[in-house]
Parts: sequence; C-alpha cells; structure tokens
Amino acid sequence: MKDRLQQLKKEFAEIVDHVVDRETLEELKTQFLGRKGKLNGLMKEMANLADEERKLVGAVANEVKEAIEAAFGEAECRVSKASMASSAAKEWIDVTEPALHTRPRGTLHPVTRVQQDLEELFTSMGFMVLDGPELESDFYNFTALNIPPSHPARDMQDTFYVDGRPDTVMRTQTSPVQIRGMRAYGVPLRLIAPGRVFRNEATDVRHEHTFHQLEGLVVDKGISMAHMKAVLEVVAQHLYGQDTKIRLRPKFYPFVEPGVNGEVTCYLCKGQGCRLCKHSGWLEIFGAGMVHPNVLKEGGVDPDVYSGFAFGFGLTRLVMLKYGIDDIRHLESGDLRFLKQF
Ligand code: FA5
Repeated sequence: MKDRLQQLKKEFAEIVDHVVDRETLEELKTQFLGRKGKLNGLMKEMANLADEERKLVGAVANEVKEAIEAAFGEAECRVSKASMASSAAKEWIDVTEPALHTRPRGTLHPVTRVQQDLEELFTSMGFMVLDGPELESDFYNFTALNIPPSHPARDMQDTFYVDGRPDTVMRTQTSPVQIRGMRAYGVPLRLIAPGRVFRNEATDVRHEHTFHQLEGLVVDKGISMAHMKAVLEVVAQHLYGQDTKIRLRPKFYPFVEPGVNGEVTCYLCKGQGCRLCKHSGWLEIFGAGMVHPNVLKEGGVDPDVYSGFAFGFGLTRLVMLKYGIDDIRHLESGDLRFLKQF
C-alpha cells in the first residue's frame, strides 16, 4: 500500500512536469486528487487495513497528498507565468506608433508654402525678411512713395480708407515697407517684405480685394538694372525651371524710374503660346524698377551716392500659376474642400 502511494506521487511528479496549459493541469488534479481520483481510491482501500497498519499508511497518504498538492501549486505557477508571457508577446504594443484617434492636423495654406519657399531663396542671397503693418498710414502707402495727395497715380489702386481716420488706409501694396526698411536699417540694404494687401476691387477670377504681394528692395552703391534683372531671373528660374527667361517692358510706377512690367516665359508651353498665357508665351508676375530718387530721400538715403532697385511680385498670382488654380477667390474663401488639397 505504501509503495503504491509512493508510486502515485512519482507518477504525478513525472506527468505534471510536462503540462503546459491550465486545462490539462485541472484535468490532472481531478484525476489524482478529485473525489473519485486515484488518491481517494487508495485511501478507501485503507479501511480494510488493521488499525496499526492504517495509521502508518495514513501518514504516508497525507505526505503523498501534500507532495502532490505542492507539485500542483508549482506547476500552476509555472503555467500561468508562461501564459502571461505568451499573451504579452501576442498583444505587443508599439508605443512609438501614432495614435489612431488624434485630432486632425491642418496643412499649410498654399500662399504660405510659396511665401516660405521664396523667403528661403532670398535669405540664401543675403536678403532680410521684413513685416509691415496692414493698417498703414496714407503717408507710407502713397506720399513717401512719390504719390502725393491728389496725384492721379492714386487711382491706379482703388483704396479702402478707414472711417474717422482720414490718414489711415488698408495698405494697397507692400511697397511702404521699402521706406520703413530704409529708415530702420539704413544702407546698404537687401530686404523682402511678403504680406497681405487690400484693394476695393470688383472681384473676378484674377482679382481679389485681399491678396498677397512680395516686395523686394536692394540699395547700395553702383546698383544697376543689370543687378535687378539677374536677381529676378534667379527667382523666375527657381519658380518655373532653369529654361525660364524673363522679359522686362516699360511700365509706369511713381516710385521707380525707369519702371518695368516683368514677365516670364510660360512654364506650361515653354513660350510657344497656350491657354494659360493667352497664347502670348509670357506670364506677367511682377512690377519692378530702379528706385526713384524721391523715394530714396524719403528713406533717408542720398540718391547721389546710392542707387537701388525694387520689385513687387503678385504672390497670389505665383501661387495660382504654381498649382493651376483657376479662380483666385478660392484662396481666401476658407473652403476646406479647396484647402485640403494642399
Ligand atoms: C504694385 O502693387 C507695385 N507696388 C509693385 C512694384 C513694387 C512695382 C516695386 C515696382 C517696384 P501692381 O498694382 O501692378 O504693382 O501689383 C503688383 C502685382 O500684384 C500684379 O502684378 C498682380 O500680380 C498683383 N495684383 C494686383 N492687383 C491684384 C488683385 N486685385 N488681385 C490679385 N493680385 C493682384
């Protein structure tokens, strides 16, 4: 009897070591320790033993039961650790993965994209980037730019005046920053001034009441139109490719002399003529010229010593050309269906 009990303990120890899952372990427990299990079967047989013998065998039976329970406890611990490790491996979480339900992020407005691209280009050529106020004085917007009160050139830019502040306008151009820049930093000077401007326009596909320009000014000794053309060529080629040429044709602007209207070869048809360039082969993208002596004087610069050139890109137009936008009014509409495309 004692031997059979010891044999049972040995048998359990051998089997339990190979069990790897909780279900088999439970089955094994019922098989050995359950009411109808092997140990109970043996213990029932003890009833037939003599008193003395039953005491001895009973002690062995208890010892075997405890040993089996202890082995079971150890196996249970081992199996549950293994199962935790395997489910951790299966349910592995990549903590670097972006969350699924983040708030949607916006994108840069197409005007901002082109503006930042040009800011980078100009700063690489030693230009500084300046801001100016959108609510500007009549003096900076017109008078200091050689457009005195009642001069007919004021009619070229239909202006928003401000109620109760006759000397204040919503700036019609970024050119006032030329004066502000010269007064603030002196010469020699290289600056660009991108920004929003406003005109009381009857709007259509090419004209908005609110649009963006990018002004440029270079003042130094011995600056000529050749410098101006070279810089503008670099910009045009950066925007539309190395084959791009520029064409300068005379145009009147009160703050430059001589003044030009700047065009680039149409990047779509390479100058052959197409719908985009209205079959001319050229696209008009800026105004420019040599800074008028009166403007230099307003900026505190001696025109007998220094000369300079200035230019003003229609930044919004550049954006339209770059992305093939057919109606300028989309750009300030705030329409997400349009903006999400960029
Ligand atoms: C000017 O505003 C001058 N300040 C440019 C300049 C600067 C000339 C320095 C010489 C030296 P203009 O009015 O032509 O010029 O406007 C410049 C550009 O702004 C135009 O070529 C055009 O691309 C753009 N533009 C003008 N009006 C509108 C409008 N209503 N909507 C969108 N773009 C416009």
